[in-house]
Amino acid sequence: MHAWPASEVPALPGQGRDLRIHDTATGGPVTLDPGPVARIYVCGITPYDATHIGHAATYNAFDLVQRVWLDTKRQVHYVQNVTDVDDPLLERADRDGVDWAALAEQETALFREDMTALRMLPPRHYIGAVEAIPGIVPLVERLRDHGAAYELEGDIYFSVESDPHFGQVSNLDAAAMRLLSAERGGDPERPGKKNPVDPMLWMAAREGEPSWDGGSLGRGRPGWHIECVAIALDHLGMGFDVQGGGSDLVFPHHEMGASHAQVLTGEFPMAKAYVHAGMVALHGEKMSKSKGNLVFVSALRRDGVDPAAIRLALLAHHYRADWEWTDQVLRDAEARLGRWRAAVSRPDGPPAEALVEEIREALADDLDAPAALAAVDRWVGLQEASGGTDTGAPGVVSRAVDALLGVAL
Ligand code: 5CA
Ligand code: ZN
Repeated sequence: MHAWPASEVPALPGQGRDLRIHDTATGGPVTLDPGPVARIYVCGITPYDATHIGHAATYNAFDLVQRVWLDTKRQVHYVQNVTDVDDPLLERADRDGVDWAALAEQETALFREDMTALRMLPPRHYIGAVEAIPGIVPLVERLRDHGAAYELEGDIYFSVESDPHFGQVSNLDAAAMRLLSAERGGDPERPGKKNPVDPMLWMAAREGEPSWDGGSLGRGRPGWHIECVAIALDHLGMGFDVQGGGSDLVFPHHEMGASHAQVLTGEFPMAKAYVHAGMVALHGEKMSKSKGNLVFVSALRRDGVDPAAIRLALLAHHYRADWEWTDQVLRDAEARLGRWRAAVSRPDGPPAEALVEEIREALADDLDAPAALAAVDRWVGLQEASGGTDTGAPGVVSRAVDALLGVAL
């Protein structure tokens, strides 16, 4: 699949900083030292509805990761998937009487537009689950041939017991895993499974559902976790730097994905850091397509909201926090954007070198975007109060805010 166009990332004076980030698996910070090429996999959308603010907040977090790395003059190999065949997508297409593939294509196109408007840097590889199927089949066959997978009435399941490291991403106990498995696409109640949370690797073709040739697996379609693993291993290999997504993906998705990859390769760990963004809520409940309590990025744009203001609204919250979207959040962001734009359009200001360092330091410290915004606010406040004489400063601020925060002033 094609991704979306990249906005330009201005080069900044001075030196970028290495990223220290919270790792779900170890429950603490890790300082990443990726070498010249940093590798990140971020789980993409299931395209049955438009991009909402929760999605945008999660992609904003990983866009910051990419920007911090680019600032250290590294290359970034960023891979993102599109879950373009899955139960909720098929159910929505069915409900609305539309073709599932057309629905996926249409919503993916809208996602690209939203990402472009928000100045999210595109992944280098943007891969649909459907196009990954030829690579998934041999992986499932290998797992089965190694005794890590078993068949149940034609469906093929992964045996979590085959990975000695299973459980080390989420660190949950069996009861919690079972509960989340039921909530998030698993089938812990199905009789005949070795472990109730064993996830499906390959689902035998169902009447009226799309299916593909699975070689020795028979016709069917892949399970969710193996899709992301196949794409990640194909484009990044093992031991990549960051596996990213929202916190609702910790279990089962990222736990199972890590186990699949670890059993397939015999290596550990799949990723050096498992990074999870908090959940954005609306009216007190997690924004989710299934509940329908959504604020769409495209709807805000249609209403004339500046995408830079949406981006500032996201950045005003720490990526790990759960937070609530309100009209006030947007109004505050619009006011801040107005002040910042007025400040950088003046011919001079207070020196900005220290500000650039403050933004770098804030982001390198577990992507502390609110601290970065506060630093810019202070520079803007100084300029409003007493002006300044540095004619280069407004340009430096504008470039730093663009390069590091993705906000065009
Ligand atoms: N296609 C799978 C991942 S392979 C999926 O989870 N798709 S999704 O469309 O449901 O979500 C896309 C991304 O947005 C995921 O990282 C998910 O964790 C994140 N996300 C979903 N809802 C919210 C929310 N309310 N707040 C923050 N992030 C969210
Ligand atoms: Zn995924």
